[in-house]
Amino acid sequence: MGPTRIGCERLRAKVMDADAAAALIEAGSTVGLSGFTGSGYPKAVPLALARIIERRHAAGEPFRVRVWTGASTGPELDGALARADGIEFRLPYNSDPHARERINRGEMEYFDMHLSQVAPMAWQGFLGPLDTAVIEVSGVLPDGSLVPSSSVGNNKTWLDRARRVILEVNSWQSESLAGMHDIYYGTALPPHRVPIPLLRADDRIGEPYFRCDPDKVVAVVETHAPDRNLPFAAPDDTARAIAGHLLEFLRHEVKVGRLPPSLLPLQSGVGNVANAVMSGLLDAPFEGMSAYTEVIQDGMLELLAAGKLHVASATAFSLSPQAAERLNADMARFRDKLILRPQEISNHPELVRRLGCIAMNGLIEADIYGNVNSTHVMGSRIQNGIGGSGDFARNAYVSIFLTPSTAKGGAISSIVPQASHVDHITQDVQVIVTEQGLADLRGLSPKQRARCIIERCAHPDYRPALDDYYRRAREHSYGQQSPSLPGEALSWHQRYLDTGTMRA
Ligand code: 0RQ
Repeated sequence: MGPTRIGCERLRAKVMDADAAAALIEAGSTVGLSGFTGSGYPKAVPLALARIIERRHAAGEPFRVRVWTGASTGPELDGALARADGIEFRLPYNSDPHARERINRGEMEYFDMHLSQVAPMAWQGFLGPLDTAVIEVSGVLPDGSLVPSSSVGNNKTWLDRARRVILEVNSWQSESLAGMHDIYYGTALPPHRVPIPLLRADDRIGEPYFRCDPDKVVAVVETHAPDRNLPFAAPDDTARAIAGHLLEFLRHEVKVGRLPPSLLPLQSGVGNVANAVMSGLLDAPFEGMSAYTEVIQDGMLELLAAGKLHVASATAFSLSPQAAERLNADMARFRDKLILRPQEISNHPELVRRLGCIAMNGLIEADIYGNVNSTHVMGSRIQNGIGGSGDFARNAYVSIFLTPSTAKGGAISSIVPQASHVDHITQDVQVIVTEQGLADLRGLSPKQRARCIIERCAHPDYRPALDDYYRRAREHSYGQQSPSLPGEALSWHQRYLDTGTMRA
């Protein structure tokens, strides 16, 4: 570890410890940090900042910052800062439990936004100035350019926009990451926007390194700390059943000529169900597949290793510790097949539409008309955020949502009369899959959708109640395009409250 990773003398002269670097961050300022699903986030400076904040709070002084990231990060960043009550405002996607509690208690402002829009909106300027960027990199080259880490996220934009930059150079990250990234510098705001010259998932259109003005760098901190990524649970019967229905659908679409035998570029959300689908694809008859997605998780590495997938393009790794070790040990085999890009490119709506991605995302609840709630339990309590699901769902060639038919041990149905919050409107939801079956909603009217979703996706324990609701809605609804009884529909959620499973 150490100076060998910092090839630029001017930046070597700025090496200091994390406490000294964190002391440069001012109360009330905006900090843009690297990090995307537990990969490539700074691991020392945010912890040091949290210690400073705690000391200042103990002395009765207010100290909070505005936090911008790529997506979720790790306990050393969101967890530490939220525990210290150091975050006044945060964007975008969060999955940290401490930050979630603060948001749901109303103690922290959270701007949940489409991940593709973060960088363009930062450039538009209404979010305010960015004071400090804190970016993990895996190396610094002699000319001061930066070798990105295990995620790219919004780092290019933070480095460009920030008044000053703090770098963490993490020698735990594999040196073989160098060359894997594709940093596209051609984006601009209208009226100067031009087409992005990416035609296939494996196209490289940018540069392998970040540009960075060494004069803006005020501190360089050396670290040797692992990314935080949790192991995946082995797929259970529910996940396997969901994957089975989906694979049967894809086989059918190939058979009838609506999808090519190599499918179209896959986008897969995070979590165990998505991982089970990837594992299922190992034994499926599709060859030469590609992925144009947001995160690369274990299942995708297996598909690459088996030669079923020829490229995986994303903005971050989201690997279990075992898979990360395997990747590091076997980098030579994988490196030409993996591309990490800025999230404004990995999730770009126009590229998703043009490539024709097959989008597969999770949900909290779907209603009988196919409106999907991905974010708010009971319509008000944030779980994580919309993440990249909207970027992909609206623009996909086929937009698929996957979920167990019940949550909380069967206490609540994931299929409800009316979603208590809507992230994805019915037009953006083409297929819903539960362990019960698959509802292909393409080309169906709302009433046809309702019948299909209740019959194919709802758990048998909840089907009679949904049937009963739908029958009465047909009788008493104000209109008959999407029959509903709004007051009653939302009280459906009372069932969840009554079970006592909702946390305070
Ligand atoms: O809570 O852990 O407290 O029990 O929601 O649910 O079943 O573990 O499923 O991890 O796939 O998450 C939509 C949240 C699903 C996720 C969501 C509770 C459930 C549990 C998690 P507990 P599961 P998953 C690209 C795509 C938006 C972002 C996205 C998500 C917790 O998929 O954040 O798609 N999506 N990004 O108990 C009450 C219900 C519930 C419920 C689930 N109906 N009622 N609670 N839960 N359904 C990737 C990125 O953007 C990074």
